[in-house]
Amino acid sequence: MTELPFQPPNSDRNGHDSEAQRALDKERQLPLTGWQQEVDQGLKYGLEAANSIRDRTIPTFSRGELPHYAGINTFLKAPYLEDVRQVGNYDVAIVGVPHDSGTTYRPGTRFGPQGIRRISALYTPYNFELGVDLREQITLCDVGDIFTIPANNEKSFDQISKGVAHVFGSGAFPILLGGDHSIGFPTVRGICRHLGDKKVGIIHFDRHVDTQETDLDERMHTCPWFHATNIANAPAKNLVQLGIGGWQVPRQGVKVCRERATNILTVTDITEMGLDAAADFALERALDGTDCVWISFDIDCIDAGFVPGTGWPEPGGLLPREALYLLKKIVQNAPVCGLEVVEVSPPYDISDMTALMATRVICDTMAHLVVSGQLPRKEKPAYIHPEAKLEADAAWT
Ligand SMILES: [Mn+2]
Repeated sequence: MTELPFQPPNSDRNGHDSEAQRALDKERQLPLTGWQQEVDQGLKYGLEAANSIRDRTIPTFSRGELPHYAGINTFLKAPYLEDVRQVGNYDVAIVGVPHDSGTTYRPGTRFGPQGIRRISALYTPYNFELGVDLREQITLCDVGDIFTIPANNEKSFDQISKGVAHVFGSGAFPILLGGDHSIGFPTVRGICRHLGDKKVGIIHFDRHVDTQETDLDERMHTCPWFHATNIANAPAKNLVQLGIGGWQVPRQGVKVCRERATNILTVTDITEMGLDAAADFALERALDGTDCVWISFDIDCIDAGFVPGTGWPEPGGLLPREALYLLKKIVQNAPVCGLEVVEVSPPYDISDMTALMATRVICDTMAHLVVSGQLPRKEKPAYIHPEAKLEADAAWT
């Protein structure tokens, strides 16, 4: 019988720690302070449990993470912030944008924010490989939803821009739960109001270019980047579009991409050049002369087999692990100023898998911001101008 040389668990043949071993070590470094506070508050507000319950951290009324199927559906069970004037007291603010009047085929993304919140209850605040525990490392709130106007894109856009500008200007990191992709224009317009003379690059994950001026005679979800890149703070040369391709790309939009020289990588481009090179390309173009990066993640950038609950599913997209790897490389290496995840349509979803994918994108982004030292913020980033620039869009009041 051959004697195998001794190898410690979770190391490779050369004795280097595996990712799993590093994850085991990282967990040891994490505090349990936030968890203990949650338990204490649960017992204070939710009463001590019945006598037969041996685990005395359990209250009578569910008031924290557990059980996962219980509780009120904010995102990741974060506190609901009723008074939005207090939003600057938090590191991250979740903002729902239940708007689907910009949809050109299958609607339902008005239910996206609630669908994402509901399945987010499945998640713990801890990620194994990254060694991040959001409950211990950042403060998160859910400010609820923007009051959108269902029959009117333009009025909804004004509401979205005003709400996003408020959150962004407060210093809280904004994370938007869409909503269809028409919200991409008013969100960027909202942050530009607080950029002063600073500039933002947009990294756009999508199967579709979303660059035409109008569609069906209105500014629909096929149009956000035409209008966003008309704003001086958001140059088209810093728009990076990842995963574009297939049979749903309108030729009017392609013409605009050519004219404005946006930066497009198809799925084949990404897989042939490799994920690291693709992320480097995105970072280089988005950060060329800009001060921060806005991430606009259309869930349909992922292959339709993984995300059936969306308006325009298109086979041949990114694999989830490819999209998540690109996201990791980008978020950890750019000054990210906000994130929107759009086009989750729960009425078309199966077993919440599309909404879960959106939850994953959001939680991963927060963790990468922690790993890269961007969160928690010690002070407001320099790209947030103390005064709102009202002339950013005169019509928006
Ligand atoms: Mn799309």
